[in-house]
Amino acid sequence: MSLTSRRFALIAGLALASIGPALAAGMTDAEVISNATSAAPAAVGKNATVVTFDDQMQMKTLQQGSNGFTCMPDNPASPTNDPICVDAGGMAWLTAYNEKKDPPAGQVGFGYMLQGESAADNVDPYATEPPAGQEWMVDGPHVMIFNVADMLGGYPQGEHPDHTQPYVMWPNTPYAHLMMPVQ
Ligand SMILES: [Cu+2]
Repeated sequence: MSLTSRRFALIAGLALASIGPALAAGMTDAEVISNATSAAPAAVGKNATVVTFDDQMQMKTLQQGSNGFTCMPDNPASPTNDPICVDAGGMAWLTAYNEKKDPPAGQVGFGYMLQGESAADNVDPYATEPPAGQEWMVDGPHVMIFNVADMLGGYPQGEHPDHTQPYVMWPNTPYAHLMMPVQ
């Protein structure tokens, strides 16, 4: 994920950016749902809860799901289309990120970003722009495992990892997670 830091921030009523209001501008609820659920395989997106954020940063549910997944639409503050769908563990991790708290112990999370994503930085989970002189990190379609920060030693942890193979986003932070390209 980058998940992009901005989206998360927003979620918290803070900043993974301003996903919400800008995104919804000019889009119908059906279009937002379609964008959000495109992050996951169709069979998952169809039965997922879809949420977005209003201009007060309050979470708004556009579709009530039944399979434990929650999808969020593109973060308009990042340069690429990056909707995301996460399971309950992924949502717990995302909420902790937003609130700048430690993720809950012992709860692994999973997420899909099948449209890819862009992240500002692989070092600072809360960066909203790339460091001076650097570009946004752009990932293709991928899945993610969250809340396994202390079990990722075997995967690349660098500042500029190879994005074509599994790597750790935001290494050495509580929000380290495994990014796994699927294309
Ligand atoms: Cu991702």
